[in-house]
Amino acid sequence: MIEFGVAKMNKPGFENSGDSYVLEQHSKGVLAAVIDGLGHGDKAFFAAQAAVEALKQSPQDAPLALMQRCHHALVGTRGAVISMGTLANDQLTWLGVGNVEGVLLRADKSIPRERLMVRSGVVGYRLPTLRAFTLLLHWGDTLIFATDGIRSAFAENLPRHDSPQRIADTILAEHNRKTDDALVLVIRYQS
Ligand SMILES: [Mn+2]
Repeated sequence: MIEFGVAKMNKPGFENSGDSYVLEQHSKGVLAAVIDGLGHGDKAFFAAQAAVEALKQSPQDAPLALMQRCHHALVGTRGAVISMGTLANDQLTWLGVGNVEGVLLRADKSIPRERLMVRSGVVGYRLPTLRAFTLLLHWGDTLIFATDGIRSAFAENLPRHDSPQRIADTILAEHNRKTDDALVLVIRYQS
């Protein structure tokens, strides 16, 4: 089970956002993904939607397979950067192509936070060699994905025991660059 929150804001002056997310519960667990279509505006929006649809088709698949499926679905679009993770059986398996940041905050403060090692590339255009990483999850751990419209310092000094929605709102309020679309997805793993 999870609890989650999302906060987003379009690039000022634009009606459509190129930032999007997927959160799908399925028979094996939960798939979470954040997608940033290249650039902004309509073309970025269409690229991100192609990835959303590809992920929703079979969210129970492994992240490696899902990233490849997104790549095929995005050929001919602007392309996107994507980070995603599957939470299942007390494990997080995550991977990222491009600069959507991923952070795992531990419920236990004495355990350092984890940062997703993303590989550079563009889904739909140039896919790097993919590698997914698996971590053990504990109840109360908090997974955060944020697009590059959010400053990288977002994980510093977070009130980690706030609700996921409150954490998402705090990050957007304090770290939105306002020069791009911005989206943050926060997921708490719990019993
Ligand atoms: Mn962006």
